[in-house]
Amino acid sequence: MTRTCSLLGVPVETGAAQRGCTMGPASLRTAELGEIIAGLGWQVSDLGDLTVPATPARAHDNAAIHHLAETAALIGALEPAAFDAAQAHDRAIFMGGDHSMAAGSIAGVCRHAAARGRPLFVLWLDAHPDLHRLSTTTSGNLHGTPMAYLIGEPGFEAYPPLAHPLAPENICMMGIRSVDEPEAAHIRDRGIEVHDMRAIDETGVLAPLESFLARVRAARGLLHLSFDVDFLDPAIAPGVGTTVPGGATFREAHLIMETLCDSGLVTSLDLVELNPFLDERGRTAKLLCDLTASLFGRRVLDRMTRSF
Ligand code: B3U
Ligand code: MN
Ligand code: MN
Repeated sequence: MTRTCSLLGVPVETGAAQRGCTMGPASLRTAELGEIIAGLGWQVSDLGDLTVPATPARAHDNAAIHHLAETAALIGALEPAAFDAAQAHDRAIFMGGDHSMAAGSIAGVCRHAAARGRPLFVLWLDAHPDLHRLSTTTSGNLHGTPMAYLIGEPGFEAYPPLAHPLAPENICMMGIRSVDEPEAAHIRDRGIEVHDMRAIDETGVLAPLESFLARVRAARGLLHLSFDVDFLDPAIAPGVGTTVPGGATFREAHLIMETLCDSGLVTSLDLVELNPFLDERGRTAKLLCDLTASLFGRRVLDRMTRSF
């Protein structure tokens, strides 16, 4: 039977310091993300772009924070949309938008997993752990907070209440190379599995990924992939506002996507932080489409039928 996939655009940039991520969904559509997935044999439904209701501004004790009301409204609108998309399709893609949207997409997918009686696991590919509480962010950029919200850290009264927190032991982070001290404390205290770039240099991407996938399979879990463009090295992915040197290579990223495809475990994904205003002739958007194609089954050679 043909498998189904939904695309939902989430054109938000209020969680980031720089403007431009609102153009992310349009750029991915221009790079023909939907057509590419359809060409791999999937039935694709583009659900259009999420609309977020306007809300009056809200202040916080932490004066660095900006766009708090907008981010809370985004989470409130995206959580049910993500739940519905995941309920109705074999795979749901959320096209960002900055990473603050993961607070809504993953919250909705968590509720979907709970409704199916399955645990949710998250593979977080990012230069950053995005584990700030509202009280600890010094940049005030709320794309640095979704993971702390999702695991039920305190102090998120300004965000919508979270019905189904994500279990910290069900998270695997890879590519991490920019961590603030309060985030490091949460990684230690909550026991989150993190493979920073030093670990990846030492072991490669395959060994930690395969052991995480074995855990997901053993628990009969659903797997959400949250892919921040800054996971990739800026030399191959310039279209992002928060470039950090020393990121994942083209080959590491494709190997991860192919391995995830083989596992058959991924049921939803975020493609976030694409900033077309900073991109070079659509290069980063096209790379994201190619990586997604690897996740959806594009192969160089069919490995089983190869003959010598
Ligand atoms: N941890 C820093 C930097 C950052 C987090 N996420 C992104 N940048 N994209 C902060 O601002 O919270
Ligand atoms: Mn991020
Ligand atoms: Mn990042």
